[in-house]
Amino acid sequence: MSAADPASSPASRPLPRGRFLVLEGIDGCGKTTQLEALRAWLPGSGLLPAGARLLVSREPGGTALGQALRGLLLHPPEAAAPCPTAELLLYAADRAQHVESTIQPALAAGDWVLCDRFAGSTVAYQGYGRGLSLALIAQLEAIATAGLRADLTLWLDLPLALSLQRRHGRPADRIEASGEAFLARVAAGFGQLAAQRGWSRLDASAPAPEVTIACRRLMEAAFGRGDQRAAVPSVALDAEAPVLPGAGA
Ligand code: Z5A
Repeated sequence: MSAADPASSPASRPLPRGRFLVLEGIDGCGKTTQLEALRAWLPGSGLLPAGARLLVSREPGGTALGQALRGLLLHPPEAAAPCPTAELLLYAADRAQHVESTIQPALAAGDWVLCDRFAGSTVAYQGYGRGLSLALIAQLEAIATAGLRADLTLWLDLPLALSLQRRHGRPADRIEASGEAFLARVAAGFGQLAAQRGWSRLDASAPAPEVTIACRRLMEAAFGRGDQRAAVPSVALDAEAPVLPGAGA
């Protein structure tokens, strides 16, 4: 194939597999704030190959099924609150659906996925927080993720006292209402996980713009500035319309 052959032009070449980026941390650590800042920055950052899209999602609730599960997990009707094991299985179901129907197809099409929480949250909340078997959680993680791991996990490390302060006055969901001792165990769990899994730690008590700059630097360090051409604008995943890529849709 000659260099002039249109089939070899950048536009017609298949994109390399996309990247999977995850934000983790305790309640109120600033994931939503940083997700929005990164959603605005990443498409023009020069990190995504030309033609790749950015999909922004979350757990629980990144698919239509996940949205229904999120309601049951966080705001269940009275007397319908799941017991700890049922809660664990519902998070696993949300993840299995999300990985198979949304994340893997996006990555296969060359798109990048930025996700608010992933499997680490289950280890921290259901494992360290609720005290469920870490071995069982590892088995469920393998099933739900089919072995998918994030290319980069940013851990927004926030002291417990600041988490409680940021949440002050806001109505608590069912998990948040589990109490301070529960949240302390979750926070300790995130610390252990970050060390075990090689997550990148950020000081989430710094002002939000500083945290954003730190997030960008870590992404640039991890992925370099390969292709400087701007990617197409970011696309937010909408659980009501969870159909993904094949790009351009
Ligand atoms: N969960 C689970 O148990 N197991 C699982 O496997 C998974 C999840 C996947 C999801 O709730 C719940 O599900 C979560 C864990 C559980 N439960 N809890 N609790 P969610 O996704 O709705 O909520 P969240 O993840 O806990 O997020 P959040 O409470 O909305 O917080 P956030 O997104 O991390 O923070 P934020 O909304 O960006 O910021 C919170 C406030 O702080 C807000 O007023 C900001 O303006 C402020 N903020 C943010 N950054 C800063 C800085 N840097 N300085 C000062 N103030 C800041």
